[in-house]
Amino acid sequence: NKNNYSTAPKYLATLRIGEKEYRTDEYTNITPKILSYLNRNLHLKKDNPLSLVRQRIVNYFYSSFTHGGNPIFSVYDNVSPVVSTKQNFDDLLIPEDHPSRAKSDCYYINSTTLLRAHMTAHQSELLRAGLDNFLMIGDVYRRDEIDSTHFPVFHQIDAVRSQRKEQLFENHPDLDIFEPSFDRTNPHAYTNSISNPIKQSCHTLEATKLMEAQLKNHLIGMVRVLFGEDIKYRWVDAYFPFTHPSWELEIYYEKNWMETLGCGIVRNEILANAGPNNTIAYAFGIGLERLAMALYKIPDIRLVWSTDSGFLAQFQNKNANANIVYKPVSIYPQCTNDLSFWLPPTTTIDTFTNNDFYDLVRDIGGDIIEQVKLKDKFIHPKTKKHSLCYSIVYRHLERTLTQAEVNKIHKEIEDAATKAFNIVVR
Ligand code: FA5
Ligand code: MG
Repeated sequence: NKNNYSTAPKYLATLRIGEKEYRTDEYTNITPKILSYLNRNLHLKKDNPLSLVRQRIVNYFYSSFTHGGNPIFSVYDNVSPVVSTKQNFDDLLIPEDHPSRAKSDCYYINSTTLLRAHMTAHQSELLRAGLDNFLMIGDVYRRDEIDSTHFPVFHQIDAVRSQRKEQLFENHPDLDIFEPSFDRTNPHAYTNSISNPIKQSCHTLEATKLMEAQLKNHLIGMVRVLFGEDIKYRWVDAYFPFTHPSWELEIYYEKNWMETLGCGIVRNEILANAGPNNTIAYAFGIGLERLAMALYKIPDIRLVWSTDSGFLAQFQNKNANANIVYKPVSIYPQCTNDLSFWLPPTTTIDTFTNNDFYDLVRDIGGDIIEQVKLKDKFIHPKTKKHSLCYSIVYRHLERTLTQAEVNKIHKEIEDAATKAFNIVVR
């Protein structure tokens, strides 16, 4: 069974992912467990903390950069994570022998296809498509341990912002992006050097310094919007094959410096290969999990994958800017019982007050009520009677509830609701 890819990958000729069939080879190391994370799209799920952080960051870049009132960034947040080694490495000038290509670090489908290890994998194709300002948001995959801050699947927001001379030096038409020795009409005739730690040899010092200042201001602005004006941060010099110079931004969180993003000035070779030959660009890649964990005090990275309603309810129906502090969910199991009832003839599904019902449930169930959610509304086609169904989630914080115990309390709620609201339990 080609779908059931479980024991000995190397003996299977092909591997099916979604609609597509991939040949396998000695590079294949993707596991069924990892495949199960594909298409979860946490960054797009309304009640997931990663999605709230994504919205805030996108809003920040939308509102900070406008042209004629419209955002200049376009957002790509639904691109398949299956990429080629060309996209993930070659297009980004990552050398053949670079450790980030190792089988031990990536999830390969075969020797030329892998699950993207960073969102930067889409940079060149979007430049090639003619885009100059864009955000790439999605799930990325790296072979790693599972602990409270590492997970083999995490999410990144990557960006490119490019400018022409007229945009960058709006008020200084005398200044240029490129050194006179660089002929932008024939960029491949020029050997762009990165031996100077300050700048790429093709760029002028003025252009590099102005881009660096803008890049750092924009990212610090974002961190301040997320964490407040007083957030402690520091810039650390970094190296990426695809940017020069490069930096990482660390924020001070729980008595430690935490790396949150990598960034830099895009290597001109990438722009010359894929994009317009008259721009300078900065790029960055932000880890969403780390920001969400710091922002909402989420103690374990695994929690963002939780489908537990006690976790998700804390982020549901929230304004992206809401101040949310995660309250640990009890480790004891949940117990969910539904309650459906007919409303009295005097009440309709629209006039029944949900909050009255919620209060009654909390009054009787007390602390073991974790959540009450409206599950279904129904109007009988013949009798025209109105009916509601609620799911009540029970969970004790200190011990496992027995089903008998829950049933007893659930019955008390039914009886009290029958009396209070004149309903008929179905
Ligand atoms: C990159 O992935 C670069 N592509 C970023 C970049 C883009 C640089 C464009 C320059 C220009 P790095 O491997 O450092 O860089 O990851 C970027 C961020 O992802 C990290 O700062 C961190 O916040 C997050 N991250 C990295 N590894 C993990 C992990 N295992 N778990 C959770 N978050 C991670
Ligand atoms: Mg890093």
